[in-house]
Amino acid sequence: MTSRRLGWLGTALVVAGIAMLGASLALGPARGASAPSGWGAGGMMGGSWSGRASAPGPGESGFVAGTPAAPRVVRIVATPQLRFLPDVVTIQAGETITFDVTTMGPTVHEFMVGPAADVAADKAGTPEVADIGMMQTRSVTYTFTGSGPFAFACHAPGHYEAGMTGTITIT
Ligand SMILES: [Cu+2]
Repeated sequence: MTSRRLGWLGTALVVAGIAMLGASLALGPARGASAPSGWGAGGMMGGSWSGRASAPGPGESGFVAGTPAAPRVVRIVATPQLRFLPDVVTIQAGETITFDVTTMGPTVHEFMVGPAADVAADKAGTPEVADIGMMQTRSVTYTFTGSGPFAFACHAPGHYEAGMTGTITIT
């Protein structure tokens, strides 16, 4: 198979994956970590996805609270529609989470996480990864100390204004 055909196959898999993820988010009552887990597995099979899947979240079988020594992995997909999938992440109070953020499509994204007011204000010093290009994954680790509220957002020009935000739910 030529590299050009592989490229087309990869594109098709990405499109199919986004469609599948969108369908599962729309249909499934459990919007949490279960959707990205399935998506991660499918992408790896297609060879266009080399990242880690999300670890089980609170209330899910196999859940282990993230700590500074062993953060829990939450995979986030940033889409060309200027959305994060999932856009709600449930944590246990005090957890340390490593967000693996992958951009699908040609639009470059950023990912900032922390206190909701700081994220909304794009406050300097708030934990962030930037310049996440197509099919790239960048990671940021954050410990959710206190009761929040916490949030995440993309501050690439115009994206926050378009609604590219997410919320942290604390159990
Ligand atoms: Cu963005």
